[in-house]
Amino acid sequence: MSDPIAARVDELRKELTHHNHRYYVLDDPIISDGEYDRLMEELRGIEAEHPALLTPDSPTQRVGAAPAEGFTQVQHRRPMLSLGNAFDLEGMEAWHRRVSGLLDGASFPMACELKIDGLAVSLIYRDGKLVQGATRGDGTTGEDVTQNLRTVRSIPLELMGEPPPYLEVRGEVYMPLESFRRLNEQRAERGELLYANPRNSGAGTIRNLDSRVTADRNMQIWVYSLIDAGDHPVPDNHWESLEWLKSLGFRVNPNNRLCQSIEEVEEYYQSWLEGRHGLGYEADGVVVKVNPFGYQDSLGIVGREPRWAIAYKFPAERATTRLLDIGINVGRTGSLNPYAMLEPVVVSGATVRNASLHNEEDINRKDIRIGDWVVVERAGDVIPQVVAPIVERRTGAEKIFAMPEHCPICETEVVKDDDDAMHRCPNPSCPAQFFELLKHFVSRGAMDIEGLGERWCGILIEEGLVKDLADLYSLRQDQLLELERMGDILAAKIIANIEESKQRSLPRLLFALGIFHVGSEVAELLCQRYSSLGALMDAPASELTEIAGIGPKIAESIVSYFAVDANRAVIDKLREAGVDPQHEVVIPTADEMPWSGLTFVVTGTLSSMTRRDAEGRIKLLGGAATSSVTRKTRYLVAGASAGSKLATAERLGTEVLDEDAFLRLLENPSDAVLEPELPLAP
Ligand code: 0OW
Repeated sequence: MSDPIAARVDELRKELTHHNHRYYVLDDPIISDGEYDRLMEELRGIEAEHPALLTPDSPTQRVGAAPAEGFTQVQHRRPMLSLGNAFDLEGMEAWHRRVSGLLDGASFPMACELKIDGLAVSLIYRDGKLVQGATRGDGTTGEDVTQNLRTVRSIPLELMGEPPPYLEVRGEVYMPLESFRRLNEQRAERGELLYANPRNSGAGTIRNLDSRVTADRNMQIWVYSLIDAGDHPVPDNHWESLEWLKSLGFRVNPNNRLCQSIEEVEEYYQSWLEGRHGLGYEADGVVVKVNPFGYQDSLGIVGREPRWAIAYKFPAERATTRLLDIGINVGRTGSLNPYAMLEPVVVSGATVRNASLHNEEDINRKDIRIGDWVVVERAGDVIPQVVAPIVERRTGAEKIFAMPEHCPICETEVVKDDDDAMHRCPNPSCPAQFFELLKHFVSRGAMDIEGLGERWCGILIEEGLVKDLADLYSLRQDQLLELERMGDILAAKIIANIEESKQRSLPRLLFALGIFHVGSEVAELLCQRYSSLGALMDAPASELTEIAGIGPKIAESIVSYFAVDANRAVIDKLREAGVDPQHEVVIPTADEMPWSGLTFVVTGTLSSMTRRDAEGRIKLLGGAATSSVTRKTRYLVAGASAGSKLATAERLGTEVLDEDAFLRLLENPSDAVLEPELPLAP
């Protein structure tokens, strides 16, 4: 390829990296999303034509790669420390006295930072490029999650300014509350158990073996420690070291404050005890650090905790109140979601009237009854949870809860899939479902039709302008202008954005249809095999389950969705309206499927992944995963407490792999051979 092309690639990379920094690190973009996307598309196009130009730190590589086989371990050069806690001013003053004493009465400024409730990570850069990202693990040994951290848009792949040859920084990776809410919404619709809080969902996301999942969940980072810059000169205190890291392109929390006294620390703490609910992410306290590095060195570390830092925690927010009743929300795929209707109670500054109850199983497991006094917890900003009933305060008048037998909205008889914890209204034209479905269809992760928020969706349905999803594409501007409070500009924008949404990719459209169990991840998996709606809607379940990660439950849900005439009619209308994205299906070559022709059985409990994940990985490599050992079985993967299958394998002479051997084979798939090594002649 000619130099001008390489020069253009360089120019695009620098420009995209700059805009990425402005948008994700400074939260202050200077070009529109559309312009950014256009630049990205141009770079993607050139890289596709000139693969030799593609490098792992290109801005186009933020979308994640195929699932890793497992995480390799990394040894931290310097242990990743934990923090001692103080729960009140008294505890803080005790810490301050101790530190002053150790410093012979010297006074010292303290850097105060919001304590982000996420996952601590270490980032290592060589010559300004990210070369390793790792979790804290036990403080000494962590997991290499570099691929996943590359998809966190606010982690620079390449540093700005004059970076040192070697640099290690640490920070907290977290899931913003909005992303957490959206993720739980999707899981609720798919009948999956919900994440209890953003920390768990964030940890699960960063430690997910499939970095495409990580890329999808808008994870963020705040960097909070300079660890090692080799012999490059660095500031002599923590506060200025963070300023320096900011100049290199790292995202540092603007709410940090340098305090000169413990009184000022208390004022900072109090201000965020109230103000943190507007942050958009969870903070469970304030981290207070002695600022001068010289003092930090002389104070040193006790066990795993530095003497020079402490976490001044916010109180966990709990309250007790009466559970007046249990209401039912009907979700977009018909799932009936129970919620607690409470006697209003103030929990850390906010009045709580409702709390989530997940599902009937959860209610019964916690033995929560209508009329109970209950403990309600509000962790951060997320939906308050009912923690437990206060049994001692029972009068005997409390009522056991049971799911209604008919949908509260359309009276259709409710169904409960046996293996699902969820009850569902099976009526696809249930009004509750269509309103939820329309909101979902136009939402950001789906068809992303800007201007059509919840309110306008409700009005379009009420006015009879939109009776099914396809009606959106026959809306006219003059119809919108008749709606109350609809202005010319917004009407034009909505019509234009509806038109523009026809360009959305097939995975996005599939996700937007709101098929039960088909979230954005499953939609991506389906597009590995199907190039259009037309190709997918007639696929039999047996074909669908051949895709790694698509089990019989998901396949059944897809087949039954397309079996409903009303759904097929909507899809035909969508396609006629020009909503019919074609997707280029890349058939993996044989050497990408090194295990084609090999049959595995997985039994027992694996410690590094679930059995289903193991089977998914086997399928991704072209292998078959069956449930019983036969002469056809090439390998039995035997986790802990493997049962009768191990005996059968020994009887049949099937090669048995323990978990480590299986992980090694996943690392070097081509080591798997079609025929077992014949035992050496005696
Ligand atoms: N979670 C945080 C945070 C922070 C380190 C430095 C030495 C010991 C703690 O926002 N802002 N600053 C530090 O400083 N640690 C933090 O989180 C810790 C890391 C491991 C456990 C906590 O998550």
